[in-house]
This record gives sequence, structure tokens and C-alpha cells, in this order.
Amino acid sequence: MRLKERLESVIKTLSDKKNKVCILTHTNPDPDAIASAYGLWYFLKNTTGINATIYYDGIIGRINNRIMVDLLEIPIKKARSDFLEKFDYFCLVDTQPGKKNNCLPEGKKVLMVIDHHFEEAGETKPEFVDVRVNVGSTAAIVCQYLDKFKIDIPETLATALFYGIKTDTDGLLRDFSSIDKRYYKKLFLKVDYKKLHMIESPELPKEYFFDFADAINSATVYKNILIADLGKAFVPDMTGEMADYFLRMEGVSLVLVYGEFRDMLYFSVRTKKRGKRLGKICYELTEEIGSGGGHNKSGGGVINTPSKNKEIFLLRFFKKFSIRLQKLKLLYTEHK
Ligand SMILES: [Mn+2]
Repeated sequence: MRLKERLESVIKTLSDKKNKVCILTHTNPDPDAIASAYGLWYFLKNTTGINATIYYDGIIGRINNRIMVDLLEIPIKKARSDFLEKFDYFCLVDTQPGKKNNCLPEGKKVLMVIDHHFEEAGETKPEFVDVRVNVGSTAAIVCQYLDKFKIDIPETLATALFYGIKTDTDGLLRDFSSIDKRYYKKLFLKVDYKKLHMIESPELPKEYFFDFADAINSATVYKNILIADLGKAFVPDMTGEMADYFLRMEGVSLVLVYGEFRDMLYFSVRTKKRGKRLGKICYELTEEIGSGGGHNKSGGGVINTPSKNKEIFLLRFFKKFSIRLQKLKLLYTEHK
């Protein structure tokens, strides 16, 4: 069945307006997850009349993402497990049933899965599954749905979707497809630039800069690999932010940044090199001790009980990338 027919079948399933629908993002949602949830919410509203509820768990950590939600008035709420009981249907965006990075209650009926991470064999068989690993953002996939049904995208939604595609593809430079490119260009004409600027360049709390200091002071290098420890991270997303930043360093082609937040160890990995499957690697590095995933050039995850598992994780990482521990050199003191 073609995409439009498959979506029409979902709309038919939801024909009773009394249906309670929950759109669920992954834990600690990023702009792509938030934007695609908002886009799907708008799609369902326009095609079925249903006012779905968007839920996330964890925290919206990054300042940019919090401003995105506030400024664009995105109706996303923090879930508590008992909140999720009342829904008839679940739609998952930027994640999948069976993945550890979402709080979908067990045995719940999943109607839609829209994602661009590699598929894991989940036990539930949703009616509508659209997982495209070659696409750079879930937001672009949702744009295609709105496009197929000729639904006009208002300015706030356009700004959210644009920011989602932009962040997940690093401005069409990393792991992107022709679909990301198409909608990035189309949305560009509708973006509220003032709001986008406020989202992208907000005032930052002092803690943000302290994490920078910790990252730079702790950074060690082996050949073209850089590893940095944030200690206690101010928000989980700091690892990704710092990893992106370090990847810009001359001579560095692979970066690992990790830091603790509320008794969990978060980490992000980035590479400049093509052909690396970091998502898969992060998945393997965290087996039994946490969860991980991602794409080709970017990945990350979370480790449970760091006091016990941090070392296991780091040793796995060193082994995977053939890093000789004795040869790891401090970046900054070396310079002084
Ligand atoms: Mn994504």
C-alpha cells in the first residue's frame, strides 16, 4: 500500500472522535522528537479532528529546546506512568516500541510508529509503521504526511519542523536525505526568523560554561580520537552539545563525551568519517548496562548505575576503537 493509503487507513481507524490518542516521544526529547510530535498532532487534528496529547518522559534539558516549546507554544507535557493508562492508542515518534528510550507502558496498543532509527524487532505489531533509517529526521517524514494531505503548515509549526530537521542533520550536513533537503527548503520560506533566532541563540546559564570548562580540562586524545568527561553534567544534552563542538577541532575525527546526571551516565559520540555506523555501535556498547542508538555519524545513550558500569562502558569503547589506554594524553595540560 502506498503511503497516502496507509495514512488514510489510520484516519479511518481513528474515525471515532472520542478516541484518546497519545503521541509519545523518546525520553529527554530533542528538537526532532518535539517537532515531529507537534507535526503529527497537527496532522491528526486536521484529518481526524482528534486533539491528541503529546507526552514525553525524562527532561527537556537543553535551553534551546525549552525555549522552542515555550515560544512556539507546543502542547507537550511531561508524562507520569499513570497518565498513560487512559489512552486508546499510542503514536510513537523518533522512537519505537521495544526500545528502552521511551516510557510506553507494556501491552499498550500502538497505532503508529514514525522513526528514522534502525528497527528492533518489537513484540507489538502496530497498524502503521514508517521507519526510514536513510532519512535524517523524523520531522521531514511528518512533513511529507502534511504535504500528501495538502495541509497548510502555520508559521509556528514550520519553525519547529525546520529546527527539528536542522538540528538532526546539522543543517543538512550530516546523515540527511533528499526528503530532509526538500522540506528544509520548503519550510525555510515559512519560518519565523525572530523566534528561530531566539531558540538558537538564547542566554545561557553559568552552569553551561562550567560544563565547557570541565570538558576542556578533562579532554584526552589518542590519535584522532578525543574523549571528554563532564563530571556532573548540568543537563543530559550537554554531552551532545560538547561532542558537536569538539568535533570541530583540527585533527579530531571521533569524539566521545560523557557526564553524569541524576545517577545515570549520558554519552554522545560523533564522527566526521563516512561509513561509520555509530548508532549500531552505541547500541552494542550499552548492551546489558544501558541503552544506546543513533545514526551513522552521531550516536549516544545512557548507562545505568555508573558506579558499576561506567568502567565497563569505557573499556568497551576503548576496545571498539582500538584505543591504547596508556597512550591517552591530556589535551590541555599538554598545551600549557
Ligand atoms: Mn531524530
